[in-house]
Amino acid sequence: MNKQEIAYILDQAASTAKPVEQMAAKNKLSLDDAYQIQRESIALRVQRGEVITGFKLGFTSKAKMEQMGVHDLIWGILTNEMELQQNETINLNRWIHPRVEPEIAFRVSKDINRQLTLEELPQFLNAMAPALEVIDSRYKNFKFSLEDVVADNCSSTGYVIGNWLPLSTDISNLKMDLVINDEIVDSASSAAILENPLQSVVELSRLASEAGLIIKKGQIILAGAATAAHFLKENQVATGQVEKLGSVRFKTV
Ligand code: OOG
Repeated sequence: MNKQEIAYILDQAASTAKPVEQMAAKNKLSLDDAYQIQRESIALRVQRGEVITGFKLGFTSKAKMEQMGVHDLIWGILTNEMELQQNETINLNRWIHPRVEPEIAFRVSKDINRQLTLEELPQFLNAMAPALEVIDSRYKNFKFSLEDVVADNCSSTGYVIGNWLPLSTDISNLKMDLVINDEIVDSASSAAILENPLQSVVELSRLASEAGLIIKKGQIILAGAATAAHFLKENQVATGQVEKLGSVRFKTV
């Protein structure tokens, strides 16, 4: 199979909510090939009228790497079709086997076209917020290699952003909880995300500029999950809460 065919199969798997077999090993895909497939699959979405809204980092915490057995930071692209509203009720039929994870989001205030340092970030970001990300691997049993998950746009599926706040709070050690209904099902410190979630933006600025992509003003960046991800079931309320930043939730049916 060529890269375009693989991108098409993954795009169809996402839009029809039908899982597919892993393809990287069989087709001897390199990591570069996988990112090219990711780009092709985003191009298919853009051709349908979707708009790129930002970027996400994955495997920025040990909990996530250990859960998925993959040991390298990855990045993917978000579109408006993935955007969920706060308190929205979502029908799980649209996905295959979705999981949810608590995150922190940043909003870009000025185009980023080179690698930034931590110290420079306040010139390029103007807000942060608690967030929840929904990931839904297009592969059977949510099992994949690093190349497979990258080709699948890092399982990107949905995200909901809480209220935006100024960048004035130190976020290097805040408690982050994933709450399902009224029960805290997982917690971690934000330090689990590369020792400081802002470091995810530094990493993304490096990766995007190496790939020749500009992170645009107004786009958002999801720093990656602090905890493992948890499967969603019907009739749940999923809440992400971050100490000092507040909480964000959605419901499922
Ligand atoms: C890949 C996405 C990982 C994160 O925050 O680490 C991710 C997956 O686990 O399916 O979004």
